[in-house]
Amino acid sequence: MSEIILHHYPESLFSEKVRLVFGSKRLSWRSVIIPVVMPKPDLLALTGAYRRTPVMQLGCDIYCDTALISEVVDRMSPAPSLFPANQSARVQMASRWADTTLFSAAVSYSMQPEGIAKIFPDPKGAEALFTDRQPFLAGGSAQVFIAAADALPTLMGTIDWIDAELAASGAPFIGGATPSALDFSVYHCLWFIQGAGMLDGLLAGRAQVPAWMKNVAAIGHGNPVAMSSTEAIAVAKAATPARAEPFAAGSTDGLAPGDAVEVAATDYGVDATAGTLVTATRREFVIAREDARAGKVHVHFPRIGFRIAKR
Ligand SMILES: N[C@@H](CCC(=O)N[C@@H](CS)C(=O)NCC(=O)O)C(=O)O
Repeated sequence: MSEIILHHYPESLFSEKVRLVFGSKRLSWRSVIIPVVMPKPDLLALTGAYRRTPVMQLGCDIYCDTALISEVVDRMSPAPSLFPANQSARVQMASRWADTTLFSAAVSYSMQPEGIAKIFPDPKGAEALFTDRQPFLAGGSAQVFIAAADALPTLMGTIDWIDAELAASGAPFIGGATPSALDFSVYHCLWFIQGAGMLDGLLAGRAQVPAWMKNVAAIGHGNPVAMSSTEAIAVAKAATPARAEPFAAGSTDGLAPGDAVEVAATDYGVDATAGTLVTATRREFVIAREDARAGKVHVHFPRIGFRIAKR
C-alpha cells in the first residue's frame, strides 16, 4: 500500500482535523508542508488547480477535501470507525454543518483584532493572508467571513449542545467511547479559536467541553515523518493509479468515462481542475490529468460541495 502523504500547514484548521484522524487510527504518514498563500506550484502539479488545504496523496492518487479524505482513511483503517454504523448519517450531516457553518463562525470570531494580533505577531502576515484570501473566497456560494457578533450565537449554541450531551452520556467523545468524524469537525473549529486566545471566555461555566477538548488533543497526530514537496512529486511520477471504482450509471449527470471535464468546489476556492473523467459514483468523481513533473495522476473529489462540467 502506498504511504499516506498529507500536504498541509500547521495553522490550517482542516489540516488539524485530518492530522487528528490519522492520530485516531495510529497511522504513520509523510508530512509535506505547503505554503499558506499562493503560489503553490508543487501542490498544483498534483491537483491541477485545487489549492485548498489539506490534500492527501497515495502514490499518484490525490484526494481533495477532508470529507472525502476522512472516508478514504476510514476505509483503509476501519477500526475504530469514524462513522459508526448506528450514527453514520447523523455524523455525516452534523460534520458537514460543523465544517461549513461552525467553521465560518470560528474563523470570523477569531479574526477580531485581539485574535489577529495573537495569530499574526507580524502584521505583514495578516496582510498577506487577507490579500490572498480575497479572490480565494470570491465567486462561490459561501460567505466565510461574517460579523463576529453574528458568529457568536453559533459558537455559544454549539458549545452548550455538546456540553449538555457529554454531561448526559458521560462519554469521553461526542461519538461515544471512541471519536467519530463529528468530534474532529467540531474540534478543529474550537482549536482555531483557542489558538487565537479567544476560547476561554466562550467556555466559561462549561465543564464538559474543556475536558472533551483535552481528550481530543490527547489523540495526537499519529506518526508524521517530514517529506519535501519535490519528493512527493517524485512519488506520484513513479506510481500507477489505484483501480477506480466502477462507473455508476444514473448518478453522473449525463457524463461518461473519457469525457473532458472540469471539477470545482461550489462554496469557495472555486478554481476548476481540468482532466478526463475516469469514474463517477454517487459519492465521488475521479479525473485523470497529466502533469509535466508528476506524470499521470488521478484526482479524487467528493460530489457533495463540488460541481462537474463538460469542457
Ligand atoms: N471543505 C474543505 C475546506 C478546506 C479549507 O477551507 N481549507 C482552508 C485552510 S484551513 C484553505 O484551503 N485555505 C486556503 C489555503 O490554504 O490556500 C475541506 O474539508 O477540505
